[in-house]
Amino acid sequence: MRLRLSTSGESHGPALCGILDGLPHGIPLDKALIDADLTRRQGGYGRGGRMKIERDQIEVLAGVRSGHTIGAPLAFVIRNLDHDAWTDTMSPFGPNPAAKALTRPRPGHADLAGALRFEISDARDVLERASARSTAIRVAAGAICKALLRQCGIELACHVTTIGGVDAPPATFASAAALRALAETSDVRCADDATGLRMIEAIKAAQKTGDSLGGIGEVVVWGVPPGLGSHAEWDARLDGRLAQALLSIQSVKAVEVGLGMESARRRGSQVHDPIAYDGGRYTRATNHAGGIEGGITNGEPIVVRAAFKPIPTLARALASVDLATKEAFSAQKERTDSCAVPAGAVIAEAAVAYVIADALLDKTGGDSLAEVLRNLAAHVDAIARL
Ligand code: EPS
Repeated sequence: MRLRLSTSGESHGPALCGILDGLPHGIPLDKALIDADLTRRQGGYGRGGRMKIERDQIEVLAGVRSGHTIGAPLAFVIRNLDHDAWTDTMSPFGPNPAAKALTRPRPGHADLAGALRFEISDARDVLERASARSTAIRVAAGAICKALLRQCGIELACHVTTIGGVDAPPATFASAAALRALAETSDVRCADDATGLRMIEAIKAAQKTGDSLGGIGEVVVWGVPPGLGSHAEWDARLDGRLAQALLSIQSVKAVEVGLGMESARRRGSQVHDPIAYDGGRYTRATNHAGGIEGGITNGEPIVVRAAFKPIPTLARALASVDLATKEAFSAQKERTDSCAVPAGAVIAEAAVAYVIADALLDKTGGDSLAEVLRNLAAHVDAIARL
């Protein structure tokens, strides 16, 4: 637990900000790759008008020189282009904070719970910070962590397995490149073309009735060495750390590792992955554990899924109560996405990258990339000699 990401920023404020501390010196960073992940997060069928306004790009302010980390905290921002239309009410010292008061909380959003927490009847301060817009910073941080993981031979990819009850057929993929080739060419990030088209039809049908759709994103990590994470204490278990990182993404209501919920329905003999020894390494014919046993990586690919609820802002708004008058109203309508699951998968990938990079550094230590790589090679070598 050596990495620390602090984030700041409101959806319609001037910018989103991040500070990422704990990375070793000497990691090569490519701004184009970070921006490419930010663009991936902005896309996907079902996004609303806001994404036509924003052009997310990272602006690194500290911790990087000539394209490599300098072993100091990284500071970065992503500008909110939409802020120009909100200066009156969202500038730090703007003249009219009440101009966009939100007094009709949307069921499913943080509006009501946050207003009660702060004891206020205009939820604007809450929803601005609660907004999933802030996930852009987590994606940027994840892209930076991926640059470290790439140096260590660890690759991630993600895809969408379900939208609105339309399920992709179960599938495993040989490599990150193989999964990316299928999923990244789909408008809904689905690895199965025919299912992807049905998902788009489902989103269109929901849009027609002013509704929104949720779904499931899966992240797979290849090349993870055995021995990351720990069985020894509850907060060091890698599956627990992944669950926290994923459940903290806006809209996520459930997380699965490997077989997940299904493992509760089966007998032990149908759940656990028999161990074999082949070609100088331990192998498994199945990976129901999702690459983690006892909170520790076992060398198989890590497989985790996050379930996203439908977006709470509905064009056909649900019943709500005005916080100022206590009268029943339809919840406030705002411009909205109808489905953000394809973006959600990208955010989940970034969240997983952060946790794996953190667990890797816990294992290897090291102040520089060279030292991390040396210690990682020694660990892998020690396992091979067992
Ligand atoms: C969001 C509401 C919408 C989304 C936003 C999350 O923004 P707006 O209120 O400006 O239309 O587009 O997501 C993003 C801006 C983003 O970058 O993902 C919400 O209320 O959570």
